[in-house]
Amino acid sequence: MPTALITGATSGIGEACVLAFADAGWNVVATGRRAERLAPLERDNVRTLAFDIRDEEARDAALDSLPEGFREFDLLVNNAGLALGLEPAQAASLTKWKTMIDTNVTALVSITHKLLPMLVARKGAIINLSSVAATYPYPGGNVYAATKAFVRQLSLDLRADLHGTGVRVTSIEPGMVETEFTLVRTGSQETSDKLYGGVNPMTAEDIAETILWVATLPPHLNINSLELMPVNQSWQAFAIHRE
Ligand code: NDP
Ligand code: 8X3
Repeated sequence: MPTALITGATSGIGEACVLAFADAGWNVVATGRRAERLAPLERDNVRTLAFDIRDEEARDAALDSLPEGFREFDLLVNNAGLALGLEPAQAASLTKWKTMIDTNVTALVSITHKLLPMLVARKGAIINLSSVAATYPYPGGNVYAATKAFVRQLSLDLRADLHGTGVRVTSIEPGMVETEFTLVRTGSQETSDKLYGGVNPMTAEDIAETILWVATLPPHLNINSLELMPVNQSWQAFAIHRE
């Protein structure tokens, strides 16, 4: 059975991916910081590792501790990530910006770099969580959106370098998915509930099923990027300021 490493598995899309891939018979290694959220995911075919994705030493020690059968990956799902704040750039926190860059960009680049030789040897795949924010600017998106644009472009450029290796790379670009994302972004459950209320947003399971579908397509087929939105989300006109 193939083995998937899924980051950010303590909630939302990552957790749903772990369950979807495990149910489909894959071996899964699930990671995140909150060990108490990982424990219930453990099954015969699921191992969990608690570490901060930004901490390369902790990451490597955790990966080295994996038992036989869970040490070689056919799929890396780079899902761990976060948005912090919705303030305009001129009022935003530099600390929050750096946390988003360290997590969504630097840590993703580092774990991808570490696993690439193995993925090439096994003709594996990488599925990266980008966002509609990579393409469509919105007020307060600023650095979060920029990290997701990085993720999308990295996905495409990886494909160029991996040409001929058989390794597949996909950028998944969702709009509104109801998870802990907005709670983490704003610190307020009420704000999160208001944002998703009445929208019928996508669920973590919707995205996990899509990711499983992408991962199980015939090996000659690569989905480069895939943008998804709930039906009740679309675009607005340009904002015009009049003096
Ligand atoms: P959640 O907040 O529910 O899940 C985020 C996951 O990332 C958690 O498991 C969290 O684990 C993990 N994570 C965050 N920081 C770290 C860290 N430093 N080290 C290890 N793990 C970390 O949000 P979603 O499921 O919605 O988000 C998953 C991905 O999907 C993100 O990359 C997000 O940007 C992207 N996305 C989400 C959309 C949405 O509308 N929800 C839309 C488009 C993209 P823990 O805190 O336990 O470490
Ligand atoms: C999360 C979706 O639109 O809140 O990436 O930025 S959005």
